[in-house]
Amino acid sequence: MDLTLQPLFVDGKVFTKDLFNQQYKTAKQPLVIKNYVQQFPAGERWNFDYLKQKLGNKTVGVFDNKIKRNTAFTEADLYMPFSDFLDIIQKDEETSYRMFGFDIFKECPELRHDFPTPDIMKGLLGKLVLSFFGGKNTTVRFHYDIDGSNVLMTQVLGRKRVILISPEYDKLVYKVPYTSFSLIDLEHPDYQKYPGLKYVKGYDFILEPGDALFMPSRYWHFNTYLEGGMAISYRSLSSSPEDVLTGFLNTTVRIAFDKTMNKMLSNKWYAIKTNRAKKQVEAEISRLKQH
Ligand SMILES: O=C(O)CCC(=O)C(=O)O
Repeated sequence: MDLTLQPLFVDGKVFTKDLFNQQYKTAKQPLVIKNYVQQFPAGERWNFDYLKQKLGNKTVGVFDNKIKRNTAFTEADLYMPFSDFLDIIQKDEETSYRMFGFDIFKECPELRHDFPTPDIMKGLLGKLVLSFFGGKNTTVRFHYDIDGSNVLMTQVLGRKRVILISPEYDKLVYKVPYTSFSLIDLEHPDYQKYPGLKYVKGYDFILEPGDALFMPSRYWHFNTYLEGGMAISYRSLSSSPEDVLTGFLNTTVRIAFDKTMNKMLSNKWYAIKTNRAKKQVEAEISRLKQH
């Protein structure tokens, strides 16, 4: 894998909606807006103690990365008070715990005032805001966002390494059929087993607290929390009708079909999908070799 690409970086202080629409939105290029969160009260106020004050008593669903999963994330692995979870991820120690797609503004509506929907993400999906938390060295499996929308991932606390791959490499990243995740563990990529990866080019960079990453629809990503941290993701409808349709099919018929097949066939179904994922890449490699 060649991970030497770099996204565009722009300073949050000079960044405006007009600039975004004119120069970046149509380009469908990943963009990092530096010092973005600092423009909102959240940039000043939010830290683990503040979040504990606001939400500490709530019981939250936690995912444990140690548990291997062949399906979409639906049911949490364990439940605990939010303040206990934050105590764990706040420590400068490795943990496998993370929280995923937590609707923080539904749980605590007053927090929305600290971080209103940014201008560039206003629209149909503007109110759909999810938060993500992870402890040191937790990783987020290699996937694209299932709903096919554009995402502004605002890194509020902690540093995060992001590997981003354009959807133009869809046929080389061992996409598991009927899902939006890949077979590959990008922490330990195995080029012998997955030779398609040799043809893939991507971006590899670090988000600092306060940075926002604009991820155009269907970009593959693999995140690593370099320290305990949190991010808030805002979404907007993709300008590509194909991605909107993919997102719709993913979140309706595909996920339902996959769930049913998992129930019926369990590991056998995963083996069928794994085989298909590998076959697709083999076909793509032969096509590339002929050109
Ligand atoms: O960094 C995380 O914990 C997950 C964020 C993510 O993958 C997303 O917003 O799509």
